[in-house]
Amino acid sequence: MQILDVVLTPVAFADPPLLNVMGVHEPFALRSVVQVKCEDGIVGLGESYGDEAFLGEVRKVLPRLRGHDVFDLPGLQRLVAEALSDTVLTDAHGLIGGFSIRKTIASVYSLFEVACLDAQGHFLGRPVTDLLGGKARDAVEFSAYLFYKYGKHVDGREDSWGEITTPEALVGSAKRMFDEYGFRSIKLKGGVYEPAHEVDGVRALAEAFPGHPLRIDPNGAWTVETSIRVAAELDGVLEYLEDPTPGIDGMAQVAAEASMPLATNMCVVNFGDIEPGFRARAIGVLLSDHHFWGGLRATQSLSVTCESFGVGLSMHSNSHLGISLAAMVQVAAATPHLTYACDTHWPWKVEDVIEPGVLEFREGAVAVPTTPGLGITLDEDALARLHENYVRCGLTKRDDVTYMRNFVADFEPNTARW
Ligand code: GKR
Ligand code: MG
Repeated sequence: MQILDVVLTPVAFADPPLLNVMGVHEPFALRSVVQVKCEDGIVGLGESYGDEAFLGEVRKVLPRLRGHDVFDLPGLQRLVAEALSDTVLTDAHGLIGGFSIRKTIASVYSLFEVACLDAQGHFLGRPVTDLLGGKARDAVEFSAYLFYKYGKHVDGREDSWGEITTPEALVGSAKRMFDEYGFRSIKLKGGVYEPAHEVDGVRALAEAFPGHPLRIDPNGAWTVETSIRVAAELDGVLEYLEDPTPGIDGMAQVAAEASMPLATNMCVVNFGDIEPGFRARAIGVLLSDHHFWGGLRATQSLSVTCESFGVGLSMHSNSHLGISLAAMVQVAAATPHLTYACDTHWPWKVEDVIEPGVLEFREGAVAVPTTPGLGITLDEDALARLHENYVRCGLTKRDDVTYMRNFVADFEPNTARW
């Protein structure tokens, strides 16, 4: 089935002022939506990053796609690699690890791979899970992803979550997420305050939600010594400790002392990192992410690799919309080794580009759609609205650092700062 046309639409959606080690989320998060239009009126959907540098790489591939067979994924891989032979993207916001030409190609390929799999599914009348080998589970579990946050944006815009800076407010936000989505696990984005304050936050959550798996992720904000100390303080409390310190070597030193497994989406971020990362025993859990690991099938290969080396598999997220969530659900369902509750930023957004109703959360899990392809329908009006947001907001890249300086004038991002 040939590709006739591909439409790339940058979009922006309202995002609350969520805090992390690099600063604070801007008023809008950027994404790209791709529609791969094929013969017989079939359209495949994909979603990924929306910053200008990424869009520039995607645009280099577009003219080459016309006439390509959506079932020829190795050919798609070659075509993307040829179009991007000499570019290395950097993620600018510094929160998903180092970039390389290999990672750039994997990221761009992934956007089109998902859209081609969606189109294949519509053509065959089968869900994407069936194209990935079949369902290992009927529903995919996610964790409540908590953030410290400011109460309002610089322009005064508020959101329904209010300010979250204390252990009490954290527990309150977790209660709301549990009530509304039924989550059973909790992840806290740390690296914002002194470790002692964040340890108090984790302890308050452990007390309020006994028996629920808990994680904290300071995105490498701590030194090796601090990480070892915090790991000891949270002994018996955490399911895993995510990226306490930067780099494979630092993580390996912490892992040697910590009682809980370490996890990462920052130091093992493409297939080239696996040998050094696993050899150093730096991690016990890897956070997959099809957006930068090279798509849904590469995520499954990654899973087999992790299983072979006794490393667990979880899933990373960035602010995203429904097409990405659908892809995350399909691949997680078809990947038996992905046994941890996945991350999602879903509760923090209030608008989307897909028709509502399919990706509902029940008991913290999303039922795997059984309809063809990704199982979702694009809402053309919503897409136009979110594109309008993109044009009006004027943002072209994610820059949590500069935006943070509106709140803290002398703010400097600093991993391993504590
Ligand atoms: O949304 O601020 C954020 C997160 O910090 C995100 O950018 C990270 O990539 O969630 C991610 C993580 O697990 O590191
Ligand atoms: Mg992380």
